[in-house]
Amino acid sequence: MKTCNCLSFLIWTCMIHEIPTLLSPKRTSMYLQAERIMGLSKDQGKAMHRTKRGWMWNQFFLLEEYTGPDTQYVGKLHTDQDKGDGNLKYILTGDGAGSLFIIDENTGDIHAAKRLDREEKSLYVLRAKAIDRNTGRQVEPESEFIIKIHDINDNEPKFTKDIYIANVPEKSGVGTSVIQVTATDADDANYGNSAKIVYSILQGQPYFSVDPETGIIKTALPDMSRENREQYQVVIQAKDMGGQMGGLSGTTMVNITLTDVNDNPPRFPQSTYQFSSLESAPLGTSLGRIKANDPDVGENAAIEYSIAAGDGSDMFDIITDKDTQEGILTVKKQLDFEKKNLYNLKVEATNTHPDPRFFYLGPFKDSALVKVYVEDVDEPPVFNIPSNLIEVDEDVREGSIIGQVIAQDPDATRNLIK
Ligand SMILES: [Ca+2]
Ligand SMILES: [Ca+2]
Ligand SMILES: [Ca+2]
Ligand SMILES: [Ca+2]
Repeated sequence: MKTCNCLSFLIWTCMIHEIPTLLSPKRTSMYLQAERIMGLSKDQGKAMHRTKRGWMWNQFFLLEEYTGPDTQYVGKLHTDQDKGDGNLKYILTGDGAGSLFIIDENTGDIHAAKRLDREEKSLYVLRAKAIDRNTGRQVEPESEFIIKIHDINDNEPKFTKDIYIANVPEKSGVGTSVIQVTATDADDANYGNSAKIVYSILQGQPYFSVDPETGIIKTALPDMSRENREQYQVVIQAKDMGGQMGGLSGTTMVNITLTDVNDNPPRFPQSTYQFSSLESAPLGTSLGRIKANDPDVGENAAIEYSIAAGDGSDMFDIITDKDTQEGILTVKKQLDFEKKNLYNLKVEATNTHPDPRFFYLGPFKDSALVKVYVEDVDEPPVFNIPSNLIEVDEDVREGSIIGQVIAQDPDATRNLIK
């Protein structure tokens, strides 16, 4: 019977979906499977014509990482020029021929001599020819075929980082994206689920969640407060086989920090403060400090102090110490115990960077009453004429009255002139 003019190889190929068969290959069964898969009839030559159109024609499949006791059977080369009388010799060349792939030159059976790793090399291109032993003539032109290494799930998903660092503002709405983590799987993404990754959260609930498909971590609780807790350690798992039992998995750590928002107004810890000042205190003298508390940080805790009202608004100043966020009360005008010995001031502490989103938590200022007692000082007498210069004639007699000065003590009656 005349066959095609190319080398007609019969390819007994593995049935790739039946792993147990692959692991302990039996020629007989594989031959039968090959018939079933390829639709071979008893007349193999004709069958080849029919199946040659298909991709299986020039492609072998071989399971990676095979560690069985025997060499793994790859398949069989056969030409219908082979009468079975031992006259033909099959020769294999190309990727791994003679080292990885050994052919029985009489039968055309190919075995893999070593364990193969699909992740290292997934495709081997080989060429086969059949030679007449007597004449040395090629009975068929050389033909190229491929051995494709079939994937098993021998690689766990690996995250691109061991530790991720992320920030999200406190009080973010549920579902706010924090960070995306990514794992890769070296197995075959185009076959089965060996590289199909599903993300899940092992640690960090109920605060955070992870999207099973994208690996995007999101907030899962409303009103998370930095002032309550700032740091979260989230553990994310990536599992192949679509997350099913038996899948391989890898984990990563995500350190999430809640960043501050201005959700706390300043608050004075006391409603009233008391200070005292000598009436003689020079202008600018610091009388003391007051501090409103603000649990926020940075500019969210920045406070400006002011005197809002009171009977001493023009007598005192309050300045803000930017380093400590304290208010420093100072003397602005000369005090006078005899004129007024107690001042009542309404002092305000106001956040300088309020956030309109949180005005409902406000107002973002607080006030306190500051009492300032003025203390008396033993002051020198004051003469009632501007100068003590009195003109006296040079010839005035001793003991004459030349003028009169009157001294008044501005202090209270208890301070006697000495
Ligand atoms: Ca592998
Ligand atoms: Ca693999
Ligand atoms: Ca995998
Ligand atoms: Ca805050």
